[in-house]
Amino acid sequence: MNPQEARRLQQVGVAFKLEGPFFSYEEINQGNVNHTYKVNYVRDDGTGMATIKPFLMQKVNLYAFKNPIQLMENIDRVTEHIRKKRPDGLNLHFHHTADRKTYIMESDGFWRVCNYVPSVTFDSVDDIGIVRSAGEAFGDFQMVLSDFDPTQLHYTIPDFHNTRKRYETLIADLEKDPCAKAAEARAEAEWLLSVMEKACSLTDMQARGELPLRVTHNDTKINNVLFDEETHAPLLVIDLDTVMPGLVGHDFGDAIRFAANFTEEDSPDTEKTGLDLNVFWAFAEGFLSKTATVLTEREIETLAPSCFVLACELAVRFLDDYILGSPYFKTNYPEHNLVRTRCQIALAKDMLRKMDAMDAIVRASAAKYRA
Ligand code: GN1
Ligand code: MG
Repeated sequence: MNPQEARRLQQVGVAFKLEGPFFSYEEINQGNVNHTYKVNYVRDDGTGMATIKPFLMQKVNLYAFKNPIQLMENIDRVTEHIRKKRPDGLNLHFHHTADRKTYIMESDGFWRVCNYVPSVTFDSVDDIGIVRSAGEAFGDFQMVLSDFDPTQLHYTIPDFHNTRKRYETLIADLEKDPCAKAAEARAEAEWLLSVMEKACSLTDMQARGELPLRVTHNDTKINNVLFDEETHAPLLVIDLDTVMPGLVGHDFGDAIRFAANFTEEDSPDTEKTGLDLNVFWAFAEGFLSKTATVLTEREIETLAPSCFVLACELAVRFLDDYILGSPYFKTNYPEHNLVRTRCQIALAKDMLRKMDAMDAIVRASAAKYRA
C-alpha cells in the first residue's frame, strides 16, 4: 500500500461520504485508460461485529475523456433506464457528494465511486459456455436499451468509431512523426493503409444512412462482464464510459477481436495470434440469441466484417498512439503500442482468411433465433 495513494483515496472517500474507517485498498489493473481501485471500509454489520464494505473508486483519464461530466450524464441516463425496467436487477450505483454530484473534479483528476460487485472477470477464456454467456450479456445490454433514444446521449468521445477519421489522424501523424518512430513502423502502416477502404466500410455505410443508430457500449471486452464467482452466470455489464450512439457492429466486432483472439491483445507472439472460430461461434450464438429478432438484415450482414473493421481500427489507434509517444493508452514498456498494433494486424489478417466461415456462422445463428 502506498501511503500517499492511500491518503488520497481516503480523502476521495470523505468527499463521497463513505462511512466507516478506511481499511485498505488495492489497484485493479484492468483497463488501459482509467485508474481503478477497490477500497475497503470497516462497518458494523448491525450486530456490533466488524465487516468489510468494499467500494469501487476510479480516477477517470481526462486525456481520453475530455468531457467527463457529459460522460457521467450518459451513465446516469442509461443506468436509470435499466433500473426502471429492472428495478430488482443488479445495477451500477454511483455515490453522491454532499452537493449531489456523482463526481469530484480536483487538481489531480476526476473521481467517482460506485458499488463493488463481488464477481469474477475473464481476460481470456477457454470455456465456451462463458463466451456464450458474455455474448448473451452484451446482447441483452443492447436489447434493454433498444427503446432508449440514442440521441439523448452525448458523444463523449466524438468520432470514437469513425474509422475513416482514425485513419486520417494516423496519416497526418505519420507525416509529422513527432517522436521519430514512423520508420520503425513502416511495414505496419503500409499494411493498414492497404486495407483502408475495407476497414472503413462500416463508417461509410453509417454515413450513407444504411444502418440504424443504436445505443452501444463501445468497449465490449469480455472482461467488462462480471460473472458470479461460483456459478459463472453473467451478472452485469460494466465500464459504461463509452456508452454512446453507435452501430451494433461496433459492439459485436470489438467483442470478437478481444475474446476470439488466440492470444492476449498485446502478445508479441503473433505467430500464435488469430481468430478462434469456436469462440466466435459461441459469442455469436449468445449475442444473436438476444438480438436476432430486432436486427435488420443489413445489420446482420455487417457483423462478421465488423470484426475485421474493429481489429484494423484498433491497430490504427495503437499505431497512432505509438507514433505520438503513447500519450493515450497505458503502456508497460516503450514498444508496447507497436506490439499491440502488430497483434491486431495479425488478427485482422487471419479474419480475412476466415471471413466466409464467420459470415456463415452469423447467418445460421440469426436464422435460428429468428425462427
Ligand atoms: C481502452 O481502458 P479500456 O481497456 O477499457 C479503449 C478501448 C480499446 C481498449 C483496447 C475509452 O479500453 O477503446 O478497445 O482500450 N477505451 C477508450 O484495450 O479509448
Ligand atoms: Mg473501457
